[in-house]
Amino acid sequence: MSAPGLELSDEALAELRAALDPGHLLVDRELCAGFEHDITGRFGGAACAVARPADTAQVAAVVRICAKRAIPLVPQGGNTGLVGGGVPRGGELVVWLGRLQQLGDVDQVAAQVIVGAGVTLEQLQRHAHAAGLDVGIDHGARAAATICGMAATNAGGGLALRYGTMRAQIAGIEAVLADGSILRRLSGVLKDNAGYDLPALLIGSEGTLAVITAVAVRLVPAHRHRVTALVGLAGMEDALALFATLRQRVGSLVGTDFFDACGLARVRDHRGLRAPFERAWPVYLVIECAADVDPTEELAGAVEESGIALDVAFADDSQGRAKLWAYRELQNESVAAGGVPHKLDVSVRIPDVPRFAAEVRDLIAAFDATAEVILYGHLGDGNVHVNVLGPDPDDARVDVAVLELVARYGGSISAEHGVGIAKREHLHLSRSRAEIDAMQRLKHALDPGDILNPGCVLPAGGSATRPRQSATGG
Ligand code: S2G
Ligand code: ZN
Repeated sequence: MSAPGLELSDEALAELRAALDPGHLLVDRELCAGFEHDITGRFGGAACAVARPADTAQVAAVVRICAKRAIPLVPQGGNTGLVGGGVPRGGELVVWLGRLQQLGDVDQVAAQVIVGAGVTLEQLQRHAHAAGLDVGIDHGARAAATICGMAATNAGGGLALRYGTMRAQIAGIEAVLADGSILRRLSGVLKDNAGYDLPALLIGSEGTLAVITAVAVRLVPAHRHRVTALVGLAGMEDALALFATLRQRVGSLVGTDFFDACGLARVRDHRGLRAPFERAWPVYLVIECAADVDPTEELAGAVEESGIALDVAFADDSQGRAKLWAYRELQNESVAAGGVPHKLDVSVRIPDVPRFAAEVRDLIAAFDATAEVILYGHLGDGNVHVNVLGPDPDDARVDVAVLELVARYGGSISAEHGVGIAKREHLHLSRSRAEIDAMQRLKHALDPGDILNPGCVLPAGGSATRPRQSATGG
């Protein structure tokens, strides 16, 4: 039984069923439920149905039907998104891409591999390691996050300092456009200026311009030595000073993530972890280095030279490194265990991070003295994940206050998680009117029927939003 008021017409259901493998159009409420809410619990709604295409051709057939019948659709991969862009708002067809499991042979010479939409980051990492290479992006949600979902949001993670965001890892793309036509640029040719760079436009478009069905991923050398250091520090100013030293002195630097005492306490509570050091420190920096010559000396020397480390632990074996990273990578899950958080993934200029971090704490305290503020993120990218527990999840005033502060710093209201639904009405804080108008015109040109993830990324009322026809799909 599909959701009341969201029924697709019998003809639409029949057409969709004919386009998919048997049993891969879900309408039963229980079966759809698993695709309808995000991991923070803040976003979601009833889908009119869930389509589970097996390959690009079936994705194209489903999109063609949606275009013909004005059925809005939400592409979904691992559903690890945090801004509400990968779950229905109410009435959309979820197009789940998890069955597109293509994992091509690694091209050792080009150091590239073609990956289907449903392949997870962890699967790709294993595949690359087996070929003696590595993936230039990593983050805590690797077991569930899919490569094409990461392409759609231009994901970042902890290695962006060395390798860039998802955009820099992609050498080609295959995607289904709003009319069901297939854009295929998977040759992996690196220098290709023949016309507009449509793949670049689709990366980070959050499913609003096309449904990405495969990408050609550029792989990176798998260095023989990886070393991780966890450093206890007196505050963010010291973390920044240490980062500056590392940046100058440590050529093998791959990433520098930070977290605070609140976040560490939550992770320890949530997972029963022992403290990393005897004493608790206000701020912690996780430093990742990778090289073919053991970088431990270089790293230890720089930490020593900085003269600001209050405690430090090193690890060069995968188990020891995972233990140190766990304090950082479990932040998201541990905060979510404390309630429905206000999550603001923002970025400011690197030198501004300490002042911004102090100001955002004061701002939130003035708004709600009982609120708990947990800050963590990627210092080397100026990327701060502001998490607030306490204020009513539906009270957006704290979110707006933080995003307005980011705008005063000339930063971005979305560093790596995308705009989604959560921030669409705040886009003007980081983008000019001219830019937003240009985006609206692009959206209308590529998706005139506004069926691709409608309401995501762009503010309401632009030329792309049309009076909605019924979601019953005609
Ligand atoms: C991180 C994951 C999601 C979040 O931990 O780096 O990108 O905001 C985040 O907690
Ligand atoms: Zn992050």
